[in-house]
Amino acid sequence: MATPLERWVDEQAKLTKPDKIYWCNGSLDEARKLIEIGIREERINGQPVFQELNQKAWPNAYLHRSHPTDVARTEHLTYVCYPDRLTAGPNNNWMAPEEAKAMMRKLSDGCMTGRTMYVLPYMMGHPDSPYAKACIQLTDTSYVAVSMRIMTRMSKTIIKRIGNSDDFVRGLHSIGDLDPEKRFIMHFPLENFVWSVGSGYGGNALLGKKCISLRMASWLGLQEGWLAEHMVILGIQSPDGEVTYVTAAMPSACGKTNLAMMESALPGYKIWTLGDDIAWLNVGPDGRLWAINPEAGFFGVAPGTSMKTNPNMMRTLKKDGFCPTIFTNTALNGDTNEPWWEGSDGARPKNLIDWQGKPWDRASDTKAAHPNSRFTVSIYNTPTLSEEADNPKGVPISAMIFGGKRTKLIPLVCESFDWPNGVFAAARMGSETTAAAAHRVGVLRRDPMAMLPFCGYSMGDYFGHWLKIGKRMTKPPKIFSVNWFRQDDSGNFMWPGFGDNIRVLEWIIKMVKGSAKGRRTPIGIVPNLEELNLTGLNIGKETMCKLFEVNPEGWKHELGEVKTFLRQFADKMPEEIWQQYKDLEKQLSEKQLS
Ligand code: GTP
Ligand code: SPV
Ligand code: MN
Repeated sequence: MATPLERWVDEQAKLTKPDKIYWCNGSLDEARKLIEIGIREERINGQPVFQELNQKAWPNAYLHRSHPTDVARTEHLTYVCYPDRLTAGPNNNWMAPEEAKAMMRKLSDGCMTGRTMYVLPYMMGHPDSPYAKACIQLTDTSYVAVSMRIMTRMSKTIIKRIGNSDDFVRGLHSIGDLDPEKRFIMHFPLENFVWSVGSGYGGNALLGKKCISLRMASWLGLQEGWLAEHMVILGIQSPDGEVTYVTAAMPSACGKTNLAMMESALPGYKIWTLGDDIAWLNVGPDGRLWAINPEAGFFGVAPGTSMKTNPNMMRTLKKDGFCPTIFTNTALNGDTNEPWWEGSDGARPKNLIDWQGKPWDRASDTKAAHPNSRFTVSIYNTPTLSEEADNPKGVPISAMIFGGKRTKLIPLVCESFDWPNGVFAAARMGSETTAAAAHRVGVLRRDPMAMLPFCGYSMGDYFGHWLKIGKRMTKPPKIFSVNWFRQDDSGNFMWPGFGDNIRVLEWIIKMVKGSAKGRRTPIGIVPNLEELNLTGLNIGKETMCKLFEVNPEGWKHELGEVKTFLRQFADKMPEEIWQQYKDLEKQLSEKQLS
């Protein structure tokens, strides 16, 4: 008798009609074989899937060029499908499940003909973790198969673990014909099923990442009482040796990976990495919040990564850790066969090939690497990997940080008064858009908890869920907002950022431990300047004061936008959030009068 898994794979094969079906076992040997197939046999758009890079300088590294119209997540083609539109909320595109399936069946009929269907068995989370989820993804490209091998814990043992049960998260993926008109990423949370056609890129195609670990998992978390968040997890070791665990939520391409493996500018501090993109958070029996990283690799932004900004990532990328490393849509040094991107170390090579494989034209003002070019690399290559990274229970979180790209208004750091006040701060977050998704870059949009593109149900219910989780904790994490991206009138960053962000983290730890007090403002508690260690920094007092200024006029305008945004969630908006809103409005007008 076939198992539910075998039957499901069989049904999908009948629809998609691959030439071959190959069940992956997750071994490194197999990953290398898949790379060979991608170099020698498989073609996407007539091009080889992988190209070998200079193995001496970049061990196990390969270059992949995606289709030029397929270079970022496509939020407008991403849907959640519940019977009822209200469940999806205004933050999601919605389609009725039966309508979505009928459309997807049409697009998928025979889509794997001439190709191999890879069956990928993997876990999101450590297999021993009570919070981990068993998943199966079907895909028709070696790029996705190898990427999933790097990003997740893939093993044939998961097939055994699933056994005769039908409790596994299903993902069906095909690159289709890469026609943007026939590209859809469909989520069926009630059926544990994600169906993606027409894209081979990142969050559209590596279904364990945003689709399963955020959209599907956030819905599951709502049912089961936990949180799936777009957050890094890190341990901050103080000079006395104690490690404090924190999470940080920031929108795409706003600094999570850099923060997760930061090299401290203050002596005596050390950052330990647990995750750079996603955290699953559960209330423990001790009343604290515990975090695990469901992933096992990084899919990080290449441009701007260098020995100066993120030396630990450079070491991660250069380590011979046996697992393949993939560069997607970076440029290439035509003389040395090394990957290259804007903001990397060293001068621009003379013979530079752009991300589309054409000689880069010095006279043009185009970027040689795509702004959303990325690397896929194993977390186990990281020199700063925390000892607790594989702890099935996760780590207890003392502080949660929320940050966005805000060139104006938002202070460098600010602590919320309590959990509900912090939920409101996170709910009103805004950020200027980046190249991680296909839309105009640099436009301010509301992005609550950095989850706007990833919350799999109405954010009104999501805010309510956050408030409820707060009530279940006896020792909730403290909540902080940060902004590394404030600019002066000439457009220069006012704060050096990167390794110097440890100065902000140090203040956060002091607030957690009660050894700093800060100063109360209507929006929260900001540091007294003498509580910040600024030794060795060349920043004037005036700039520092500006970084903590609360401008009532600017905030009034901000609140107006927040109100318009939150009103969309209508009846689903918790009254407690509106109460927070009114309190802040009142305090700001009192400040203005004083
Ligand atoms: P996703 O993988 O898309 O979720 O992005 P991420 O949040 O992990 O962003 P990442 O750390 O890759 O940073 C994106 C961009 O922000 C890079 O170009 C960085 O160089 C830049 N960046 C990161 N941290 C800082 C900082 O502290 N200050 C400034 N000015 N830029 C930063
Ligand atoms: C993001 O956009 O937040 C990413 C990249 O981490 S992707 O996998 O494409 O979602
Ligand atoms: Mn991300």
